Amino acid sequence: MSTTHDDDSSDLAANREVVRYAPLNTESPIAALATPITATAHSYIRSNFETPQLDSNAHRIVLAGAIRGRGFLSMEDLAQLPQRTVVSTMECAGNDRTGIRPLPVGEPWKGGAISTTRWTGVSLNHALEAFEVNGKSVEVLAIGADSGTPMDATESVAFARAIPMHVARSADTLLALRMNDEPLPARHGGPVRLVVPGWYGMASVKWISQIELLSGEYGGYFQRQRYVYENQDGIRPVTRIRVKSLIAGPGDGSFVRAGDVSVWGWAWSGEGEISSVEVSASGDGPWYAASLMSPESSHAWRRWEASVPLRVPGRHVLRSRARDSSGAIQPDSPFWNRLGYGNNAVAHVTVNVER
Ligand SMILES: Nc1nc2c(c(=O)[nH]1)N[C@H]1C(S)=C(S)[C@@H](COP(=O)(O)O)O[C@H]1N2
Ligand SMILES: [Mo]
Repeated sequence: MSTTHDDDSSDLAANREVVRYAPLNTESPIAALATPITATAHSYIRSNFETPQLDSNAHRIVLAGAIRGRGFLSMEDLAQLPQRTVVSTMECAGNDRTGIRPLPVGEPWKGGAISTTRWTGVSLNHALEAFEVNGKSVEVLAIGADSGTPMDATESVAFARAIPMHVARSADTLLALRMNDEPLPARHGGPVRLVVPGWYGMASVKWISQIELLSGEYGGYFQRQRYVYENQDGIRPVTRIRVKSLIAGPGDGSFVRAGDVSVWGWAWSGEGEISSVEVSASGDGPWYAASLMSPESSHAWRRWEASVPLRVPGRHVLRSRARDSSGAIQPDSPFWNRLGYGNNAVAHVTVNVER
């Protein structure tokens, strides 16, 4: 049997920023976020349950719901369809949860639940074309091969998440078979996962075992009880990635020479293109405009850099604030929601100007 290879989780945990050991959840270290594409070995891992060990030769995706025609897709079927490569930044909706007050329940992510990857696979739309999809379908549900009983559930549930039909139809929504030009590792969803560019990570279901075409809105556990913004205004599903930036250099807590300091990082949004990034070195501004480099793709984060005068020796707080083409801008503080998703508040690091 040829299973998608995976190391023992203690090896995997070595040299990683572990948030939880079982199931293994790790952050991308800030040093690994210096490159436009994140190395697979340093890409964050977010799994709700243990990694299922699937046989990549025998694995098939069951197609169910409003379709006509044959009801499964083998890995060989997928390999024979045209392959497409998409560079995409994926962020977990829980990224930066530890920055929210009062502290919400959930995995205590700092800012490393993000990575940018070259995904290769088959457009989901293309894979579905073989099946004469019923025109009344409104959502596509992807079900993972992993399952378990969450603390607040009464029975075992599989990880499953639905996306609207128009998102499923986008050519860049992939059934991904490769990650950074290598076979998709088991911990990242091998042999096959969904990749939904622009959406928080929960939509990119790993270890796809079944795809269902739904004529109504899906109401399962991971759609209605997790990955929802829940506060006094009600409950809304988490969808696209909110505009955000991070400061990659200088590093938090580092020492710099007095003078014009070069500050740089990344900015991304699932709701539009990044239109500006500004950097500030004090609580009341001024905000200096950063210059923007072209991104690897329209779904990938954009590198920015700014020169900021830091003349006074001692501690300074550097902040970055991105805006996107939809008009959205990073808020000063996170908006509170019970499960602590979507924290896109202004980024900050502390630096020490040497005397
Ligand atoms: N089957 C399955 N798919 C899943 C998950 C999961 O727990 N099970 N986690 C989701 C979440 S919350 C995120 S952020 C991404 C993380 O993908 P990665 O582990 O490859 O970084 O996978 C998504 N797909
Ligand atoms: Mo996530």
